[in-house]
Amino acid sequence: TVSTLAPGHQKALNWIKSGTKRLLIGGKWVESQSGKTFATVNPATGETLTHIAEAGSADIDAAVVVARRAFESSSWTGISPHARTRLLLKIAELVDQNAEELAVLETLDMGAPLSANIARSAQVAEIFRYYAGWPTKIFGTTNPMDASRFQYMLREPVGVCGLINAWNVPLVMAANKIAPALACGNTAVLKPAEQASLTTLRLAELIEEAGIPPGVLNIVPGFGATAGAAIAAHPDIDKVAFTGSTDVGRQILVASTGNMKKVSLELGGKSPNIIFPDADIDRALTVAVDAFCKNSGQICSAGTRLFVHESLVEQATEQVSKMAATYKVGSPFEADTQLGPLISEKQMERVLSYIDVGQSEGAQLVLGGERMGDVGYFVTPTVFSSVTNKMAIAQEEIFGPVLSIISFKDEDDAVFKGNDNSYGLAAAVWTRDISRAHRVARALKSGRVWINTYAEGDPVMSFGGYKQSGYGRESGAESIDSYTQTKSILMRL
Ligand code: TXE
Repeated sequence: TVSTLAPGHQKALNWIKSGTKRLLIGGKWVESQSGKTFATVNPATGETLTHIAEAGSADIDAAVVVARRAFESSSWTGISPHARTRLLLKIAELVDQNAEELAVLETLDMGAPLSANIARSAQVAEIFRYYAGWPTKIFGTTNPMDASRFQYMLREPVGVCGLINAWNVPLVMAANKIAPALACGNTAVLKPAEQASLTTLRLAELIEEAGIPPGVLNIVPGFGATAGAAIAAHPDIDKVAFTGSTDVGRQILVASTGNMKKVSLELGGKSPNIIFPDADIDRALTVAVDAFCKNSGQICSAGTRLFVHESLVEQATEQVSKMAATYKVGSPFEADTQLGPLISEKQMERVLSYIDVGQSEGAQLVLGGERMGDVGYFVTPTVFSSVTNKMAIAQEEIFGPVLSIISFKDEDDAVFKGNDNSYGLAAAVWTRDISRAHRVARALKSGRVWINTYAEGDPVMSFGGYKQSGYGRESGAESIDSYTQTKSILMRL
């Protein structure tokens, strides 16, 4: 019953019940100009959680006007870097204080297990703390010249940033864009994904509470084809940072040409997880299960292609299937649940249709492949063996808990097959041969490579894709480059 809920859980429910969520524009929570709202659904039950004001292009215009004004006002751009550091630290503190509420909201809205979202709330606070260190360390240079001239370079914010996010880890994604944008002195207009906007809205309330000047951060929930496209094409937005599908990434790049926006894109993946016979096989296979099941497979860097040496195929297939079969699919609020629902009915249909495609292509379905129950959008862990690189299930991002096991003959074959894909976001290699580990890590065409582990990260590490997985990098020092631009100044003495 409601009375036995933890305080953070109760706060989340109260917040949801407190009424239709609004847009944040210029420091005020407002209705959309059209008056339209849309429903956000709990994917574990299919029930509507609440309604959210739906931004259209007029709201994007209004948000850009105030973001531009804030960018040009000395109350933001003129403040000391120390003040930006204090603001980011204050946000981190408020995230920590409201961690449980944020995690519950995230679980209700996008379905991942509560335990995972509690860890992510902590991660979000760490992201703000990491970027809090940056404002005082964004250096320019002075450059050597002859005695009659003096030249220096300033590193300045880009301006008004349009931030467009996906739904699979909404709060972490919001932090990964908001924190560097603010650390560098930009202003922002952020559109969360229509499937899961709640934690971004709640985070924005906390950022307001931390004392951000009006107009510096604006939140405009809405749909891709309308609000998203209006951001991508807006003539007064200087940069777009996007996380989502490669197809939409391509459209954003095209739209950016109108005013030559800077663009950074975090797109899909089909990451190879390569196990050599000399690895710690039990550990490698145990981690391999997590690598494709975590977040119900809705992670751009999920390990969805498991490459095993031909001598290991039988053992790997058996062990992985056995372990994955024990993964508990169910209510994300139960402590032992490992897979919650997929984000939506549409996503579930997409995943199930890929499972049909895999079978019709001749791959062998050795585990799962089914929807669980008829309430909510649950799909059980699914393992295919006898997969070849020609099959769609080995080439295309499914974004569900579906693994393809593919055999290789030797190191060259493993690298070739691992790279034989249009994506290049992440990869892993498992071996005890230290030379091979580094050789393969270098040979893999991907933005991140793990050796004898999977899915570990840290805000200091840059993240982004080779090939069609992206454009630019998020996180780490490289994100500071991506939210700043340089100006060279020359003076005749
Ligand atoms: O993504 P979209 P969807 C992949 C994954 C998934 C598939 C479809 O394979 O199955 O994409 O997911 C906004 N202009 N990834 O349909 O459409 C949209 O409103 C501007 C991988 O949800 O790319 C949302 O905010 N914006 C990915 C965001 O783009 C537009 C995470 C992402 O939605 C737009 C998510 C437009 N024309 C999906 N159209 C990853 N990198 O992890 C949509 N949007």
